[in-house]
Amino acid sequence: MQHDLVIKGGTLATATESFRADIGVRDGRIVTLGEDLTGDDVIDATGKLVMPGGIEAHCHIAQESGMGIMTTDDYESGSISAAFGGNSCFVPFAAQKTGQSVADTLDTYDARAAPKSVIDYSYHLILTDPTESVLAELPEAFARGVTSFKVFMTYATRVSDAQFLDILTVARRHGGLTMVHAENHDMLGWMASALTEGGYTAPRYHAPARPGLAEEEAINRAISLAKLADAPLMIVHVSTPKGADLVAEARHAGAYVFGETCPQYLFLTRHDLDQPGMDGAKYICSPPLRDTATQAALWRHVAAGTFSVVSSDHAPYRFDETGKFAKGRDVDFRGIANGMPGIEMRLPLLFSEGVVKGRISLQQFVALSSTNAARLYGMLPRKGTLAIGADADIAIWDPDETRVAGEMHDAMDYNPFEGMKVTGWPTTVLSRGRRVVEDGLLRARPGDGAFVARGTTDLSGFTGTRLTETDPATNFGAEIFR
Ligand code: DUC
Ligand code: ZN
Ligand code: ZN
Repeated sequence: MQHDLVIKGGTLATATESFRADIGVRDGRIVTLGEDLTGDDVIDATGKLVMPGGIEAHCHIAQESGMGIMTTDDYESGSISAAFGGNSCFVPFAAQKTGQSVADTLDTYDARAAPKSVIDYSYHLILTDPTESVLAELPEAFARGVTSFKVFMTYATRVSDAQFLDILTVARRHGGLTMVHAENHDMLGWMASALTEGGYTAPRYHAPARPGLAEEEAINRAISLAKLADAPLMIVHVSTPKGADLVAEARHAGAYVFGETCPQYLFLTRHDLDQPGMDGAKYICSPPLRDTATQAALWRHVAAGTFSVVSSDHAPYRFDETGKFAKGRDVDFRGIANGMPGIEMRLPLLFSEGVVKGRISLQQFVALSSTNAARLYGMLPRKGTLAIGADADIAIWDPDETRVAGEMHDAMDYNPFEGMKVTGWPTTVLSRGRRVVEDGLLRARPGDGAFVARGTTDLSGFTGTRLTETDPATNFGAEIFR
């Protein structure tokens, strides 16, 4: 068979195995896995690893924060940085504003993404104002291929437990996945008041203002709500060992509960916040950075399979008046934009500290960086694997290249992981067979990326949690899930 493109001589790695093969691509899809393939165009991958392109499943791009501050990266700089970090697809958020319809929210983000993205993209829909009419619009989101929603349990944009249950129920009915930012709002508010009233206002006090206990309480509650609704739930950016334990426990009980952690909780600690003046602001993210014991425990959960995905939670705000200090420099830690960049560092860090250091296998790396996100967010087998018929979304890695992390391709003015020695970098990234990055150069144009209409979440292997009280067989016949 003639191919448009052949990737020759590399070692292929999927979430289940590694093997030597050439990949033949035609019309943007993988059509052959075999030996001695020929094509019009050839990429020599001798000595390299050939993997499914990364899928970045948690990042904030061209999105206003809860404080109304626009992220520094738009879909151009954000997607370029993602691609240089080995990603061929990403799923940022489309955030509903109070009173805004679902259709208008998605239209807004279509206009922000379509002309600019160099890689394929979709959105998770953040629901901040889930009125009856908004809930009634959610089937339209599914029809557009937006099959995952995010809710907050803190911030002004938080939902009540009852609203959370409504969203879980609608998502479940249509086969979608609800994601949650789990921290107890009142515990955070109480701590922040106690600290600021005592004069403890510097950036470092962001960490004690958001105790691990507040995350644990909220994760426990979120899982209870998901069990009651017998609905799938993704706990994003888990930052505590106990939170991870709760995810693992729920999974053992058959619940459709999934977990995500992020590089900042594996590589940084609250001591990074403890810097002179306002410098610690660079490390303000939520949940906050913890400590080295937490890092070790989270790594154990990564290795044991508690976490389905490791995402960047790239939330870029420059260290200036457009970003971190949009509310001024003379503010306490509550007035500083919340989040840090990392979309380009996620995979190199996970490969270097995970695979190279022997904490996880190469197959786990592929699962955590791409395949599991594709499975949970309705893109498998089109994306997230190297298989006949899949999009030729491919990252070719040099597993031996060592670099010291420095400036990235995002629009940011700092890299929180700067100075870290990292072994293993992507050298070539393809999206639907097109070169996006090659030999350190950008080869794609803004607008080359396309929206990915996603399908339902794959829940095979889970039993669910029909409770005595919600099961008609034991609740005197009441149908709760109509
Ligand atoms: N939650 C996120 O997921 N990202 C940035 C800040 C936050 O609170
Ligand atoms: Zn969050
Ligand atoms: Zn986030």
